[in-house]
Amino acid sequence: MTPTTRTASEQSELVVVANRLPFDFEVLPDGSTTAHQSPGGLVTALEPILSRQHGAWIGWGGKPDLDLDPVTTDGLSLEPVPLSADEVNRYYEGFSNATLWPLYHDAVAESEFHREWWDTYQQVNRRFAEKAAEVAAPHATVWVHDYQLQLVPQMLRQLRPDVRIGFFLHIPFPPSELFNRLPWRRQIITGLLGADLIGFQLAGGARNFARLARQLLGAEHKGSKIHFEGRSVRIGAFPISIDSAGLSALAATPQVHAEAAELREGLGNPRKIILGVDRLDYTKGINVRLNAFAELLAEGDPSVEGAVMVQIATPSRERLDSYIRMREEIERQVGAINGNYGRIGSPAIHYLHQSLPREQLSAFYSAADVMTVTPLRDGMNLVAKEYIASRVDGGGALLLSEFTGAAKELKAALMVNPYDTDGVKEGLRQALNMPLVEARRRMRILRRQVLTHDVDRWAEQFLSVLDETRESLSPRISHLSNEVVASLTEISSTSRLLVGVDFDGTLAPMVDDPSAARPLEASMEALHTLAALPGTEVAVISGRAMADLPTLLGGEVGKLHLIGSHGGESAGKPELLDQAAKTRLAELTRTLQQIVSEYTGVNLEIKPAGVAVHLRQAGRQDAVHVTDAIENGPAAWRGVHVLRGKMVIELTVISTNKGQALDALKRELHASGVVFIGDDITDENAFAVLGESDLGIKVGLGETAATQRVADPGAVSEALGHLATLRRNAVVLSAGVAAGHED
Ligand code: GDG
Repeated sequence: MTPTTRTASEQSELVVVANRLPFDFEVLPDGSTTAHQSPGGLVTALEPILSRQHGAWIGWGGKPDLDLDPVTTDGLSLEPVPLSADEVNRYYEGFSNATLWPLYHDAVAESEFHREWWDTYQQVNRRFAEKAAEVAAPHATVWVHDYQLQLVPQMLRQLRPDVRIGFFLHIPFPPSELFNRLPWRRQIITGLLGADLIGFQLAGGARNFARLARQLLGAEHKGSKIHFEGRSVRIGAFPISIDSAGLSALAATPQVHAEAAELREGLGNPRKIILGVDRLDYTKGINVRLNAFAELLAEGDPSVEGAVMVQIATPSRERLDSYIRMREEIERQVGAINGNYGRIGSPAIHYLHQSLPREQLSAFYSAADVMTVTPLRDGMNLVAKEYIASRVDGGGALLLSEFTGAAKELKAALMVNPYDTDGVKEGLRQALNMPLVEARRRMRILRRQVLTHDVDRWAEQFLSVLDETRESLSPRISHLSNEVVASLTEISSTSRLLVGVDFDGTLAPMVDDPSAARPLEASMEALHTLAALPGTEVAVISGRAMADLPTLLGGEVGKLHLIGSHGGESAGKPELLDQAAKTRLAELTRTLQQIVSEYTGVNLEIKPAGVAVHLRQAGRQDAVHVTDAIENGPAAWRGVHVLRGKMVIELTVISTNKGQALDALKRELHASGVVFIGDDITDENAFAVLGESDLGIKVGLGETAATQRVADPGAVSEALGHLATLRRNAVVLSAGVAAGHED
């Protein structure tokens, strides 16, 4: 998949990637489909930003085998990713919801580990990444969401190194004691580290992640940054919120007001209404509050006298065994409580296994005297915040589990430990008996928090930190053209890669004094990184004398192949010159010394197989005279070969050139793909031997046989840095694939 299959106007500057599209699709009797927006906090928050930026939302339509075309509504493109029934089964219900979901929620249910689920998870993540690579405009921002898509950042970076990638995890990130159970733990952490910014609900999640990145991958961690594979990744806590103003406004409408009154009436005007609103999920601790309520009823506690409980349990993940079992258990519990404590026409618990319209939900929030939010573990819990936003009258009490993300912000709630039944009972009793003044004082504090920390602020903060990462961490990316990036991406996955680079003007910026030339540090770092990777060889191919190269390269040669004298010299090569060549070289040196002796600023560099005449520091007129004298003199001698560079003429007594040297090395190393980068005219020999599966990158202006071009040595270090990242990802991926096949 190349990033250029769409025109610029069909691509987006801001792309959201989430498991689900924010729309529900319905297939009509005539076979056509219609879409209804499914109102969620995320889409409400992101819609204005997405519309402004000609945004796109990539996600699954929610039904298997649904093949939908992209649709644009209000400036937002919806980009469906189809999933087959089998994929829904393995990627979504299996790996996402039966492996990751319980593991990330304190293992409150047993996780199942199946290799075929993992295979499909990778496959589907790749499909999402490919779609994002196709939809994102050059240098776009891509925001990936949640546990279903943790491999997308890395996969997308490989396809599109130019885009800025943010990832936000909506659920908790577990401590290493739990996470390490995952057989694919390294791949998941590596997948996430493909992002520029990884956001968690709480600082604890970010800490857990950093510790694992260090333990599993040896990544360095300092403050809010993780250094991994030559890149810096920001991590941080971004507690999500709701459309506080919108929900307050809804609750304040006369319709909701009237509906709340009707609800109370319909419930028999009870003394107190206790409410629970959750997806029917074992993490939400629905049984915890049912138990507490049942025990208080059993004890005849005066606080529950005349109280009713309403539990709205929205259907969720209904095909998974653990959810089927839990539903049965909760419905049995509700039945038992009603059997024991209800009366005809007035049950103790009203239980709805339904999804209600927003307005009705708002009416329930407005009517409830006590809101019970008792999850065993929850990333944030929006219901708690929605209840607070809906209490425009300043009344109501919130009972909140300390194991929700929301507990960190909503400190004025009545906090309970859901594992402590007596504590929950006590909390419920307190909430039911709370004096009005105390309840209002707490609600005032809670409302201030929720109204000033809404979902807009959350999205803005995340996106602005993501923006900063581009400026501070990867300014280099923007200097490379999309074509160079695409070519590097393509060649990075070749099976045996040979990277050849010239030294002067490529690794090292040009300087007047050749002995003072030094390579850019970032380029050398990238070369060493590349050379350390399996199936990857790196050669510095220079016109310089081989003996000088180690010093010029900073002393550390490591695994680099060094080729000097334009291919004339390399390690293990037998004697460079025969007797006749040695005699010719001596004569050539003498003659050139005579020619240049009359000029200042012309320097000779004596090499093992030739002499380079450097004209860079000479006056223009002098340079022309020296060039003429050489061209009409030794350049025309038999057995002397001329290499004309930028302000340098080199005469050699052997006929090798960089092209021959590169070709020989390619054959010797069985390379399946070659990248060669060079700036000089002498590098054209190397570009000339490249084949279709190779890549030539010319540095600077001038005619060339190379297919790509970068501006200067600075851009070379960017290109090499990218190549190192891409190659590492390719190697890791292919190792992963190989390991997967062994299973
Ligand atoms: C995950 C994390 C994190 C529920 N019933 C109805 C209905 N809902 C809406 C609520 C609320 C949403 O569903 C549930 O959000 P939660 O935050 O409570 O929980 P999860 O679904 O588990 O969400 C969680 C969240 O992501 C965001 O990052 O807070 O920790 O697990 O908005 O109002 N909405 C309507 N009818 C219903 O019957 N209309």
